[in-house]
Amino acid sequence: MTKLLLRALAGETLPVPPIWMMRQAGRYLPEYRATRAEAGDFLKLCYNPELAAEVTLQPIRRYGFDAAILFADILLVPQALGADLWFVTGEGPRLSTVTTQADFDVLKPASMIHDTLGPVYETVRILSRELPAETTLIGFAGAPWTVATYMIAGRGTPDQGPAHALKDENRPLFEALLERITEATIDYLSMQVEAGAEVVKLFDSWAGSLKGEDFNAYALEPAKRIIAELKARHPGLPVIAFPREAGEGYIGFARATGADCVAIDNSVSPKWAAEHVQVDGCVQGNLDPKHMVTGGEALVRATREVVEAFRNGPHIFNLGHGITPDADPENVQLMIDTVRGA
Ligand code: 1CP
Repeated sequence: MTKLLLRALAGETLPVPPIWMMRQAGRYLPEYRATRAEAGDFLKLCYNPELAAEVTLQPIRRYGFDAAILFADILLVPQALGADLWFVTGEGPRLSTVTTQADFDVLKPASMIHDTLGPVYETVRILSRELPAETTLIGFAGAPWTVATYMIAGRGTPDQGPAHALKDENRPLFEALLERITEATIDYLSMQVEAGAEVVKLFDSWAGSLKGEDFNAYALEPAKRIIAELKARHPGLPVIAFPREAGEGYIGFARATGADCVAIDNSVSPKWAAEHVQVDGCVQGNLDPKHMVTGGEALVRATREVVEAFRNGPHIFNLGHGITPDADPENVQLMIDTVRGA
């Protein structure tokens, strides 16, 4: 096994960590903006296999990252389950909402998602042919709770209030929705693996708003089930889990869910994560994405601090969250040069 990312995921401590970046194909890159304009809009880009593969490859060509992440979005799964989905420029995603039994009853069964998601699998097939031999291909999906927060509210919400309200007021309906998303996620990720994804990542961007028993029931348990089912279907498949802002919930998360790697956000220090999370295996993270905007000496210092903290165990260098559209592409190069010691 030669690919650096796969070696780190297998638990190897490497002299220089493999690097990739959340949202590495994105609006901070002029070549991404050009291809997105050519596609027409964001969703058309997601469903156009040639162009989606092209934007996935752009950051690999420019920077030589150790991994490419499939270009798609976590909200394609709700759409494949029958929700309406559109993007409002400058604001973000909008979906038809699921708040009543009647809304739930019109959703499609998980087995029907492939009718919509076929082009995504085609993107994966193109990428597995075209990526350089040393680059690992990562597939992904949103975790059930995070996807449910968008389906219930019909948009991104700062506190996931509508999803918490449904959970507290109609728990059977909330749990039925989570169950449907869980089944769809297993089938979706499994098809990505069959098409050529070598690793999958589960994004639970809003895990931090689940507390106590809710965190166990709706973040940890679904991840455990998805990972167990994927590993049963695809023995040896490495999985990265990202229970963002889980705080203390990060402790033991890999052990409890069977994830091979836990991705860490910026609410915890690299030193804390090395002590409490890396003890169980590979960690991914966690440079603050603000440094991609501000650059300079502070970027170099913070990058070295992350590398140093995780030096004595398996580590994948990444940001703590996605790079933002106002980032400077030159700062990304400075980060990579600093990690690789140039
Ligand atoms: O205008 C544009 O071009 C759209 C911006 C954009 C992009 C580039 C969106 C809309 N999604 C994506 C791609 C995307 N989304 C990827 C592709 C690969 C890569 O990382 O390079 C991935 C992995 C995602 C995952 C995603 N989408 C998450 C989980 C990770 C995270 O950022 O926390 C979430 C929450 C979404 C929903 C979403 N899609 C897009 C936006 C702006 C949002 C957030 C909406 C909100 O909460 O307000």
